[in-house]
Amino acid sequence: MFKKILIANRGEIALRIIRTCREMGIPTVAVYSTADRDSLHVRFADEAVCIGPPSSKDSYLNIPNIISAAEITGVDAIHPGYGFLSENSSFSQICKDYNIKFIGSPPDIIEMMGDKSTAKETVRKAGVPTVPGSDGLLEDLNHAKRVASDIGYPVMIKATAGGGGKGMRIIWKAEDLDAVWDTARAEAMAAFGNDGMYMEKYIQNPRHIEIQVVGDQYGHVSHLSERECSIQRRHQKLVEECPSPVVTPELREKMTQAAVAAATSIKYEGAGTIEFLLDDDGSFYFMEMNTRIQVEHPVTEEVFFYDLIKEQIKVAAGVPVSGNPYYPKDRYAMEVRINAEDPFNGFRPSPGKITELFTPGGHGVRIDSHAYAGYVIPPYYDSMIGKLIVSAFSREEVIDKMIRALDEFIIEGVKTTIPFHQKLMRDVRFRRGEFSTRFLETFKF
Ligand code: MV4
Repeated sequence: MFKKILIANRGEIALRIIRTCREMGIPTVAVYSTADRDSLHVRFADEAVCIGPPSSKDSYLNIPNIISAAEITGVDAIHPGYGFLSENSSFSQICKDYNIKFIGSPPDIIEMMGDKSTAKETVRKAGVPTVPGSDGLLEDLNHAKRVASDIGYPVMIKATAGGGGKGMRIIWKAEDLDAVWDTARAEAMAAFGNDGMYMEKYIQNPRHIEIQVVGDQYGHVSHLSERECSIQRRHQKLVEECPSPVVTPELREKMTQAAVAAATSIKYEGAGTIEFLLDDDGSFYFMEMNTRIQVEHPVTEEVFFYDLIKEQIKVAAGVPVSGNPYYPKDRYAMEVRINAEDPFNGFRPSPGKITELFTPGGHGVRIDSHAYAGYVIPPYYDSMIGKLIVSAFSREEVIDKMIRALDEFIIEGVKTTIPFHQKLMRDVRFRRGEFSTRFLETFKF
């Protein structure tokens, strides 16, 4: 097992990783920017090293400073959490060069999955369903038009270096393609330094369903079923649940087997997520693969009673995965993201001092948060201040418990997404599980 782990992250996920390391008896090193001096991850880690000024690019994205901190403290592994350097292939490579285990994916896997068109072709060859579209990249506008008329409008063009919705366009008819082709490519070039585009049939009202997988160093991949993540606003998830209210046992079997086939075909090691679009007619298609632990991992943990961070550390240390964890029937979990944002004003960030804080508790209630009364939310990073995760024996019970927990929450000093969740949990269509990724476009708040 590792002798000491550096956590190259901040906020709730840094704390989440430190907690598991503590339980495993592994000493930890926190890194922090000058804006995070008073953060709990700094206090709860065994050692802490300042890695730079507030700006992410000078601190949490500063590879030389993080590697220096790792060398000075003598760690043998780095956990990158999510965001920041978690899917940075150079960082993964540099860790390898320094003989430090990167608790994430090897550089070649990050690179392959980071190029969305290559990722799609790779999993398609493993027998995973993909959305009909171009074979690889589009050569030029004429090629794009030919593919579009073959598959039929509406279509979507996507930046191969994109993901998470960046560099994407919907095209309803041939004329519109002329109008967006150049601007979409220019946007992709400016954002990613890569203007490669591919095309797909546009799926009009999909659900976002993702499968959690864990692979070991011996080619074995296990899965932990699905998470339903359709409740999103501008590609930011706000609510996640396990299981999905629309996934039947038969569909679950097909989707989990497809995800395991995809991950096995690339000898995937570590925790990962295969994202699918689920169409109204029950067809599902590979969207992308995330080669990191995800924000919403706790809903899976609560349903399976399984510590995904512990599993990440174990497989990174060479422990084999032991088959698919037992799927508990009649267990249900839901997570809502508590962001320091004003839902009454377009979810505008609301950084500042949390003057008062009371967090809900009781049966089936879990809070993953780095917030405390007196904590000042810095304006430099994402606005998530915590996650409220509730579990029970049915979706109805979970929603009722979620309402109870949200109603107990007291956060003063900053605006939060709590009122949004209070309204959503009482919405009839949400309660019936009737929603797609477009639900929030029409949800009146
Ligand atoms: C799509 C799609 C419809 N059809 N692809 C958005 C993020 C990126 N990972 C892929 N995305 C989509 N790809 C086809 N062929 C609709 C989306 C999409 C979406 C997907 C999941 C969750 C929320 C979404 C919101 C808008 C669009």
